[in-house]
Amino acid sequence: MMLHLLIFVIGCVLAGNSQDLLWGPYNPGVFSGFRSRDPELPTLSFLWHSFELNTSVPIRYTCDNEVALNGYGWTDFDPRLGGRHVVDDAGHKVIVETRFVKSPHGYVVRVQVDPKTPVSFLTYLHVDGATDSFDIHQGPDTLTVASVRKDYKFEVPSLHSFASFPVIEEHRYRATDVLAELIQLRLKKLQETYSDEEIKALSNAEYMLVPQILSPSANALFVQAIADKPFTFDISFVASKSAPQPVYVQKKYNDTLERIDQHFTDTYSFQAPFDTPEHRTFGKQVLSDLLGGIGAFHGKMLVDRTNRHVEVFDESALEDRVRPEDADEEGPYDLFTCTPSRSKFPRGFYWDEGFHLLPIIPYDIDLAAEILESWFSLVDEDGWIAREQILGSEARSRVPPDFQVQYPYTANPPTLVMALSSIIDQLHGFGARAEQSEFDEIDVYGEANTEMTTALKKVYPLVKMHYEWFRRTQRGEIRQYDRRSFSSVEGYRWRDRTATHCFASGLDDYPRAGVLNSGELNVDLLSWVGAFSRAMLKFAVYVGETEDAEDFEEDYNAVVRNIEDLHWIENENSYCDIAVVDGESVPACRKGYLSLFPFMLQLLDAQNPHIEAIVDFMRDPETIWSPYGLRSLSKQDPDYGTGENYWRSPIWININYLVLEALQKYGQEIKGPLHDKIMNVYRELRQNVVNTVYNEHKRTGYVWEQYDPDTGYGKGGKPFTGWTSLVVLIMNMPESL
Ligand code: 6A9
Repeated sequence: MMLHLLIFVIGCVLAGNSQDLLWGPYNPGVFSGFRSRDPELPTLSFLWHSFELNTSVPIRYTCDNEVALNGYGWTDFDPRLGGRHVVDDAGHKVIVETRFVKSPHGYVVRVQVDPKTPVSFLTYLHVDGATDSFDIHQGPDTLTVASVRKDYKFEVPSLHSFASFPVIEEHRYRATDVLAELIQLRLKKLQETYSDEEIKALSNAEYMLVPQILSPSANALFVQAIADKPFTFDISFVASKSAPQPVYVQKKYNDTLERIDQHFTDTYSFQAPFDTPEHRTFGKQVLSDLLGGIGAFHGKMLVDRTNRHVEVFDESALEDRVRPEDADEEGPYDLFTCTPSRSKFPRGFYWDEGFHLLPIIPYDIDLAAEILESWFSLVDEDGWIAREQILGSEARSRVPPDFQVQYPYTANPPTLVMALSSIIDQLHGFGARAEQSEFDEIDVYGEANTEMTTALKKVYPLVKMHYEWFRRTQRGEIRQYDRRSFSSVEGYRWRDRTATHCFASGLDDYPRAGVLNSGELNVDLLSWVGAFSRAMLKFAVYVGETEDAEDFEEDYNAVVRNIEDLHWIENENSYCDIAVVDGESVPACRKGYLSLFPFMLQLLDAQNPHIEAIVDFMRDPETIWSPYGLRSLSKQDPDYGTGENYWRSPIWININYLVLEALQKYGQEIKGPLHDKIMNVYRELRQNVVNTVYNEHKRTGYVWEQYDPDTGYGKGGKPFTGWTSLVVLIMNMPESL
């Protein structure tokens, strides 16, 4: 009860300054889709296919990782202003450009279609909610689409043909299927009258998929154009039936691009050797694409609260971990979040999000705070937040059944508090954003410093609950080993791990100890708890919770001591996990990213005698150093490059980013020969990582989920403008220390 009241209050505080974020391309899993954060309001999307009356012709709608495109994404985008999105569809020989311009009460989308062969292009408007329907008026060239229940209207050109009809709620988001059905119906109709030869010879008008019908109580509308030459049309929306419809104005669009450009320049200045116009354009595009990947999600999620496997270490039992009958729907919930990949993972991921927010914070701190608050509104009574947010049927339709269910004992690295900490740092240095008020019509960027502090105060109890959940549920059992004695109980073990995978850690198939039991202690997890307690300390001080602050400081100190006492293994010269074999605690050293955690999360002080060993390890080409960035696993590990080889050799940009930040910090703090060593590694690594992402973007048109350490080629999902966009912050880091 208390909890819901709290969330409601936060909602009120936020509502005041987020009107301009109400509308956007918030359905990032489709090539072109605009919707509202209010799930009752309609969704606008575009679909196209080559001009053939053929039921097997592929329809472009959802972003598909395998589709033959030269690239797609936002070249310029700011969710408060608008921007430019381009799809270069090599397969269908068409370029689709959308220009999105926001106005105080709505937006305009200008669509420019440039086909090299005949294309059928469709505008699809549908209501997501259960109860509303459209009230459509047909003018000479336009359709005015208003809501029966809500206060909004669209103006859509009627183009060559249109049809509106009622579609049952569960099918409405499946635009491709709805359209395929229309194609089938039309084909059947034609086949009743014409031979196949005659059909081929039909004119455009007869060929139309959508008959000109406007059905009463329609909740879906298609408008079709067929063309083999470039054409342009505008669609406008206002969030009030009485407001005048905005019109597309070239000047306003130009201003939007200029403002984005200016604000980007004010925010970022890339350092040598990346202080070139090409890197600037690249960086602006990557940041735009990260912002363009923001989604507004709504719906129910599947949760299994039976806790059947919370303490199971027998692999055979884990095989039937997913039992659909044990999962219940919870919600509906709302989440406003960035997404790792529009094609492969178009939904919210907990530990990805902390990374996503880092390049956004310097650009638009209020937006970052709003996203953060949206995530913390998901904290449940126990303090848990699900790792993967699969809200509603549309999101669920993109996930294989075995991955749909969330477990309330599964954690994920607490990166959101890393973002929180960065927000607090920036608020302390507040002032630089003051001139932003020149953004006339729309109130943007960091206006509300005091409002934000109030909102953060409201969110504090939720974050604290989450912290307590984290430490309570992931606590490990510290056993005697090596005749060591331990000064505190700070030791942790990821729940929900199998012999081959630890999804909770985020490092999925990264190898761990070969045996599973309750005596295991994970060095990455203890490091994350350290980072969490340090961020909580900062947060508590910021909101004036001094007693809590003392507790968090104690936690932090205890963690830092145990990182040394529990996890530093002298004869391995490395931080390692601890396992229990035959009742004995023993180190389980699987060197790679795992060994770097105490260093990369900056939990060592500058005098720590192990820093040099870590830096030497990472610079060694026989372990994790590659000319393209740091490999996830040491070449010396028996599992290097094996299995699905996801976190067993490829280069990940989020980890490389954290390492670079740590190198920067320690390089600045440490003097003498070690300083020079750190600085050289820092400088080289920074260049290697940026060059890898930049060159692959140039070569392939995409930024990628991970990179091959032997070739530097992109691997996995594309576009992956999630944490790979940290390249923006990396270009912004100093060249040397
Ligand atoms: C499985 C497969 C068609 C895996 O970027 C999101 C996450 C990271 O948080 C995690 O660290 N990715 C990384 O190891 C992608 C996770 C996808 C899980 C869903 C369904 C569908 O593929």
